[in-house]
Amino acid sequence: MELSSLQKARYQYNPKLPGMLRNGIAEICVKEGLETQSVADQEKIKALFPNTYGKKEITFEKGANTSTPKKQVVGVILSGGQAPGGHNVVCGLYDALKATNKENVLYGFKKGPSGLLDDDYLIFDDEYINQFRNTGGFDIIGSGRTKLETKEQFAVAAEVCKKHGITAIVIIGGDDSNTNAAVLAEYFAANNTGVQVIGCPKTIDGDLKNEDIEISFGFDTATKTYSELIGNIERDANSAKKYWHFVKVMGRSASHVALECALETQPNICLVSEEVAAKKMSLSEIADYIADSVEARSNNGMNFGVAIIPEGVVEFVPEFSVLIHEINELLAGAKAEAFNALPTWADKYAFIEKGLTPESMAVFAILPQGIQQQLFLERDPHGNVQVSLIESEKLFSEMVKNKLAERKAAGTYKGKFSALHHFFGYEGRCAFPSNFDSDYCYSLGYNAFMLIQYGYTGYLSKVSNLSAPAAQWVAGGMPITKMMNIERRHGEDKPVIRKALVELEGNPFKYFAAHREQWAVETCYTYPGAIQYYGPTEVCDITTKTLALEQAK
Ligand code: FBP
Repeated sequence: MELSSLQKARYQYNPKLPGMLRNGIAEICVKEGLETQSVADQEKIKALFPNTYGKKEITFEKGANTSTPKKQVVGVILSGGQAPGGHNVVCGLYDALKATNKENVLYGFKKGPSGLLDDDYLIFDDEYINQFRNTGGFDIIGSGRTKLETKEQFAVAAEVCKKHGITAIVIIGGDDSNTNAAVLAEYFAANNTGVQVIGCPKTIDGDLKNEDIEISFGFDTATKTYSELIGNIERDANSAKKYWHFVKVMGRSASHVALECALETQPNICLVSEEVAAKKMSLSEIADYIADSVEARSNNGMNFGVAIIPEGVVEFVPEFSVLIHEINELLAGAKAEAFNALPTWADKYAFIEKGLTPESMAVFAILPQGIQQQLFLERDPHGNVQVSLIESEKLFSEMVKNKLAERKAAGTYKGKFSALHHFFGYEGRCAFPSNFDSDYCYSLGYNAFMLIQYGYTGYLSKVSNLSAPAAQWVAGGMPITKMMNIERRHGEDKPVIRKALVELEGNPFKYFAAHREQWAVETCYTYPGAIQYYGPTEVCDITTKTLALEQAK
């Protein structure tokens, strides 16, 4: 494999561990905290997880290691969408495992959770793993979105673990994948398999967070990558002065990515889905809100601008979210097959017309046909509409164009409106991890092994105090059931990890809200540029504005 100069240089980078994990394996002890409870639906979650519910939170400290020596054979799985830093989680896990006992073995199950079921694996050694240190991507073993949820699958997983003498599985994933990790941990415990399960919080979306998980890994690098690109577009817009750029950014339901990019780049418009829902904004009101900025800037001679659209925003428009909910129910279970078998769009349209309420049908009918069809594209294995496939940036620019035409006809707007569209998602998911993500991920993996070594199962690897220098980070573990509640998914009630949406009372949103009126009319763009790896700490090791504002530093 031909190496780039940066890749060679990044191999040399030494990720920073939390201070308490720096003194060597022999000097890491456990401090147990309080017993935990799920965030809601306590009785139901407790009944579903009798063996793993209510366990204590733990932190690691400097002190004599009291874990029972045992040969560990660990299997690791990368699950779901790629996020920068995943390779370093595997590296941290491997290094801790080998530092504890050279005889320990790390299996990597390929292509996501299905690798465990198919017994498709590789065994890591120094030579192989060293090619992936501090690099982006999940190509070290691949990833996938298979859901581990049936008793049959669990039985197969238990067999595979038994065959290889596996003592623990580490699942690196987002909210759905860590839900799977908790369910698998419960099954393994209930069936006395002796196999532990540990989760690690991954997702660029930033929606796997709560009072314990300050940030999921990958958010830092992905938002820095998108912010660089948005800053470049802003500079282009300000140079050419002839286009409005509609930039959709990934993030699924939550707007954390959009908001962080807005804090970094100060665009003219950034929609925040959670606010759209709170204010019950209609599609037409959102289009008017954007058109107001276009008109005001045009009146000041600026027929250009930049609008950031979070990818999940349409789900938060009340009329649209009812529509999506009805579509999910309409296609639940076997009904999806019947729908997909219909030969023409006209047949499908008739099926939809029969299945939707008149109110939802009215919303559906006003959408451009391209968007209508996007709503019926295949959904992911967790039953979610694949919001990344809905071209909301085009939907809104089309609606703004229509609004401006009306305003022109009424004589209130005289400007020019020419729109360009962008979707930033895949561009950022496999970027070289920032120093923050390199350090954080390595620590999560290292820490995951310490949880295994101390016999914990059904826990999430937790590293906190993240806006301080890495030496002051706090490493430990939290029972996954603590983050769970019951939600309706794919037509059924399921125990799942609660998704964290943008808090409208939180400091990041409040800061944005306090500045956006000025940004909408004036040109206040900021250009963050590329991720810096080498140079002063305050340039190279800073994390996101979101985390800094949340921790008020
Ligand atoms: P995870 O939740 O698995 O981390 O994936 C996040 C994400 O990148 C979303 O932002 C996006 O909507 C989705 O994955 C795209 O999925 P896919 O990679 O299957 O196209």
